This record gives sequence, C-alpha cells and structure tokens, in this order.
Amino acid sequence: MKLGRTALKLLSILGLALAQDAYVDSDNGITFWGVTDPVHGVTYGYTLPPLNAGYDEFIGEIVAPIATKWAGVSPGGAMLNNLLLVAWADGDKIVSSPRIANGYTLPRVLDGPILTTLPSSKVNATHWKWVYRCQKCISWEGASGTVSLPIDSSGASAWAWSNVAVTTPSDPASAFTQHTDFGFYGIDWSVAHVSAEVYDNWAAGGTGGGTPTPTPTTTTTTATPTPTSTTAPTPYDYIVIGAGPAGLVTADRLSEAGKKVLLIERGGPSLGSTGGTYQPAWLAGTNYTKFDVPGLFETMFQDSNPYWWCKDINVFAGCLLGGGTAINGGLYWYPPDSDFSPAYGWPPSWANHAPYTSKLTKRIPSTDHPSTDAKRYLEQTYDVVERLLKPLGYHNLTINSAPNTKDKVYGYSAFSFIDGKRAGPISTYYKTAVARKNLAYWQNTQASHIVRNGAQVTGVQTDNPLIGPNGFVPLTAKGRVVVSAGSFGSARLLFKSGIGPKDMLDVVKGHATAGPNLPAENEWINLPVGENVSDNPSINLVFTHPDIDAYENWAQVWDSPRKADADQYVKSRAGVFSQSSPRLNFWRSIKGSDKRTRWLQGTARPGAASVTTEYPYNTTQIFTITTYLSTGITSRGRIGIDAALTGRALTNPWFTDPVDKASLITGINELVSSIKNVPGLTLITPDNTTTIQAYVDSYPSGGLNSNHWVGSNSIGKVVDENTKVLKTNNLFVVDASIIPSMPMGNPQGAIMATAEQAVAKILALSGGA
Ligand code: ABL
Repeated sequence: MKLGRTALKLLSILGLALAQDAYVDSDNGITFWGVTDPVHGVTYGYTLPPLNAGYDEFIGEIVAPIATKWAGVSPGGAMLNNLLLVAWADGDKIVSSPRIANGYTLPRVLDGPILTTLPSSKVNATHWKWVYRCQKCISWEGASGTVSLPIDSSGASAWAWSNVAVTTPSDPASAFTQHTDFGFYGIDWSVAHVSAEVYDNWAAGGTGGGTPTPTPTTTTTTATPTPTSTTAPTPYDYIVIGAGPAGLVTADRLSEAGKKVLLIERGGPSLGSTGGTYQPAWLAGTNYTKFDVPGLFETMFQDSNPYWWCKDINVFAGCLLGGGTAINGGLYWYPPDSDFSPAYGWPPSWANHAPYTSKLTKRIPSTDHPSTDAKRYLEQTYDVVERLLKPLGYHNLTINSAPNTKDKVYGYSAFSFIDGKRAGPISTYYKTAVARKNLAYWQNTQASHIVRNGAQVTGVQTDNPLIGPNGFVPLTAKGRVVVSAGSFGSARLLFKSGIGPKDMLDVVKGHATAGPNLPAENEWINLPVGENVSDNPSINLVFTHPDIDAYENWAQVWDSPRKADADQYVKSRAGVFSQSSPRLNFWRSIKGSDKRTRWLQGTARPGAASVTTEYPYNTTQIFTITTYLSTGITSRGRIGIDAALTGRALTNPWFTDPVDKASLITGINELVSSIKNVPGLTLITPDNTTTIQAYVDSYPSGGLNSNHWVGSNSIGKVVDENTKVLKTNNLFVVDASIIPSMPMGNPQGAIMATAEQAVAKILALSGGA
C-alpha cells in the first residue's frame, strides 16, 4: 500500500512542468529559484544550503505589489498539513508567521520553525518585500507524521494571495479570510542549492556573492507511463484526449463501433479495480480506495496529499481516471428536456435527447439508496429539511423518476454509485472500453498540442516517449481527434494548438516551451474559446437542529471512523460509508424581474465547510443547505490561461447579471421564512446579525464556485452541431465545455448524455474513419 501511494505521488508531481527560473535579486544579490505570478505580479523565490550538510532550513522571499494585503507560500505544495508561511505589510514593517492547516479553515500558527526577517526586506510606495530565513523548515509534523520537502528532487510548490487585509496587521498570529487566489508551479529543488559559504553569508543578512547554478532549461520530467514497452507509432482512427465522463463514454462507443481508438489520460488510476491503491488503514485487505468508498467523499477536501487535483487549473478539477467523476460527490440527475433545449442554446438537432439519455441510464442507473442492504443511513438531515420545505408547498418525489418535474420538489439524493461503491463511467464505460482489443489506453500521458496542417489534424503530440517516437501519435488517413479534457483543459489544449482568441494564443506564444509548438500565425484559427462560460453560483446556509448527527463533520472518517460503520462497510459495502454526504435535494423555479425563469437547486448534508457566527453553537448538530442557481442563469464569464499556462477564470461567471443574484436571494429568503415551522432549527451562518442580502453581497467570490464549469467551447460558437471545431476538418470536442448553459443539476449526468449524443453524431458524420 505504502509503495503505491508514494508512486502515485511521484507521478502526479513529475507530471507538472518545472516552471521555476533562477534570478538574482538586485537588492541583496541573493540568487533565488522561483516564479512571478503573472496575474498578481508577485514573485516567490527560494534558495537552499547544500545538500547533505546538516542544514534544516532555507531562505525565501516574497516580493509583492502593494495591492497584496497578504501573501503566503506552501513550499510543499498543498494547503493541508504543510508548512505555510504568510506575510503582509504593517506600515513600513513586514509581519510574518509560520502556519499549518489541518482543514480548510484559518491556518494556525505552527510551533517549531524559526523565521528571521532579513535586512533587505522593505516596504515602499509600490511594493513590499519579505526576505526571510526559515530554520527547522525542511521537515514538519503533519496530521499523520513527518512531512519533508523533496529538496534533492522536484516538487510542486504553491502560493496564496489576497487583496483583503488581515484582521490585526500588527499581530503575526492575526486571523485572515480565505485567499482570493492561489496557484501551483513545479519546482526543481535539486538545482536550488548554493555553497555553504554563500548560504551562511545570506542567512546572516549578508548580500551578494552567489553564482547562480545554471538552471536546466529543458527539464521536462515525464512520469513513467504505463504500459512500459516502447511502441512504434501506431496510427489510430480516433484519439480521445481525457478519460473523464465524456471521454470514457466517447471512447467506449467508438471502440464498440469497431474503430481503432487511443484513449489518453494525464492522470493515473482511481478505483481499486483500475489499479488505484490509495486507502486509509481501516480498508487494508480490501481493494477499496479513497475513490471507491462514497463515504470518504468529504475527505477529498481534507487530505495532506491531494495528488488527484489538476495542479495547473486554479479551481478543483480531477486529474485521474474518471476525471471529476472519480472525486465528486456522485450526485447524478437524469437530464430534463431543458438540458438540451434550443431555448438554452442547443441546436434544434439536439432536442430529442431521450434515446441518448436512455443509453446512459441503461449503463448507469441512478440510486437513491446506494447501501447494498437498500436501507438509508444518517437520514436526520433529510427529515429536518423535509420539515422546512413542506410548509412551503414542496412535494416529495423520486427525483429521477420524473426528470422534468423540478418545481417545488424534493427527494432523496440520487447517485451514480453501484453495489455500494463509486461507479459512474469508470465501472461501466471504461470497463467495457479497455476490454476491447481495438482500444489502447495510456495513462499518465498528457497531450501537449494537436498537430495540424491548416484545417486538417494529423495527430497528437504527447509527453509520452513510449507511445511512439518523441511522443507523437498519428491519425489514420480519415482519422479524427476528440478532445475531452474538460472545460479548462480542452480550452487550454485548443489554445496550445493555435485555436482561440488572439490574446490567449499570444500568451502561448510567449511561453518558453509551448510557444515554439504553435502553428504559424497565419494558421491560427480565431474562435471564442473560453467565452460564454457559466458555473452555478452557490451559497451555503449552515443550520443546527437537535435531531442532527453531524457525523463529526466527516473529519474522522479517514483516520478513525466510527467502528461499527467501518466494519459494516468492509463486510458488506452497506451503511453510512456507501453514500457520500448529500442526503436531500430540492428544486424550485423563480421568476426574475426580467421575466425569465431560473431554477434553484438545494443540496442538504450533515456537516459544514465553515461556520461564521457570533453565537455559541453545538458542532455536533450542524448541517448545510447549499443553494445553487442553475438552469436559466444569464451570467457568463470567461476562462483562459495565464503566462504559466494555468487555467483560470479571466472573468468570474457568477452574478454578472444582477437578476441572477436577486433570484437566488428570493429563493434563500423563502427558505429562511420557513425556519419558524421547524422547532429547534437555527440558522447559524449567516446568523441573525446578518441579513441574507448582506450575506450574499459579501460572499467571497471564490466561494460561489460550484466547480460545474460549462461552455468554454459552446456548441454553435466553437463547435458545430456535430461537435466538430469550426474551421477544422477532423477535430472534435466532447465534454462539459460544449454545453452552452447550466444544466438543471450537478452536471455529470448531463455531460454523459451529451457525450452519448455527440459520439452518435460523430459516427454518423461522413468522412471519418
Ligand atoms: C457538487 O456538485 C459540488 O461541486 C461540490 O462542491 C459539493 O461538495 C458536492 N457536489 C456535494 O454536494 C462540497 C462538499 O460537501 C464540501 O465539504 C466542500 O467544501 C465543497 O464541496 C467544496 O467545493
């Protein structure tokens, strides 16, 4: 088990581009290895003493434009259980502290590390600069043992940034609110060392004298992809890029039709049945991983080594087999007709989705009682929320029995779990696809760009030298490429292939390794890739009620689960662990002042991600209702890439239309009006010192993110009704990015139904292999 985990960790880290450069800070002559985040203009650098010389420290700096109210680094890359260093300017002084977080809450001050602010630190009219020595900083105590920086090899490093001032700037232990932004970059620690003499001088406050070790500019470390034999360049009829929900459906149907298919996935295995091994001690002896067991869902957000998140996208995205479906809560809704309606941007040829949706539901039937004994567990949250909704005129429904009925209905949460385990497209479509001889599956293999000759795609360039010479995979004469890399990944891949708005292609052009791979400028294809993006804005309401069992807020389920529940699951895949956290879902429609109808979705679960209240409350009784605005939202944003090619929102998609916000507030106020109907029910976030309007107005914009991004390659705008990229002959996109507006529910069902219909259209389209 241990080995498996280490291997996975290595693979995920090595998959990152090593992006750091050596530079000399002219104020102090210190050579640092680091990056400048192009969005906020902050430089983060490190320099290390020699290896194997008994040191337990490093020197670092943060150079930040004055708009930076605080900035921080996690040299180890993750937020949880990692040494965090935070700093800000207080007048003309820099205030700093070492911190650690064991959950996604305010990191506490960490005992052990010794921070010394070095003399070249300063604050002036435009910037603050913190140059520091961090002793006892190479290893620290995480929640499950000692964690060390990989100072003799490479790793992922992270930064966090905020434009909101800390509570008490003079106090190093001050509270502050969640970062406004964060990012990751690859760092080759092995080259970032200087001699003892030079280091000691700098550590004592001295300057100059360093000779930068030359940075290897061509360090593109590749994870060892599987399988391991060297293959000749085999041409394929179809190359599908990405094994998420859309790519798996697509690859399965193409291979079922007898096509010669290559499916590539940048991440590694997930479920135990696919080779995954990451499991807590209590699952030893089973082949169930973190990804298999639904009741471990909340630990996706509470892990010291969350290697499955894409490190080059600054919102949650799953980079492993199954994509988001390997790590999501599994909520699964059969799409209503509105999900494919021309009224919401679909071409009329898509409106008859029923045959495709039923192909999907045959493969993955939903269940609202996933435990293998068909009983429901931990249902107190359901019972309490039912009592809140009934007086408002909501009626009970088996949600997926009537997908079009979405006004004032509630029901048990429905999931894509099978046999008490996570299943979705991995245990179904993937399983049949990989069993076919005409399909090749390569994991830990990332497409860097699509190779094309004008409108004609000839193959895909990957980072996997074992897949063919130099990682290039050719297409057969009538072959096609299907991009299924997700709303951020597909958009970025198109940019890197010379397809998209000029400003984004210029960013690629300026990138050291991706730039030279771009086609000549006269071959650039100008399409609105990244525009028309939407995501559900979501607002959490946290309550307490004496009947609730908050299940220790899921904090114990990994290390010390309730024994009876763990035993029951291991024995028979039954009980609390056979379900993820949601217990009840509801919908209603809301008419906006603009006469448009928008739908509100609610998801209720025991526990809460964060609580803000001025009053004492009982932590064992907390539960959350997340309210989402879904179909009908009119707000749109734009996603793109920054100079490091990290995928990110360029314009946030939430509440750009004030009527969206007003509609959600109307829905929340209605829920709040019913609290009086449920004796003992208390709303604790927001508490009664805050109005709903004020709560929503001041909601941190990142908190509105539901990670349900759609639309960056919207059908009709970037792809045609057959999902072929406009102005190309044989390039297709099939994933969430082609969905032109928000589906009704958590989107995995809509995404897979989209893929079922898309792949049928692709197979029917003449000219292909
Ligand atoms: C979703 O569709 C959302 O994208 C998730 O954010 C949500 O899970 C799941 N479904 C389940 O409803 C929440 C967790 O319950 C929280 O604990 C976590 O803080 C949050 O995701 C992070 O986005």
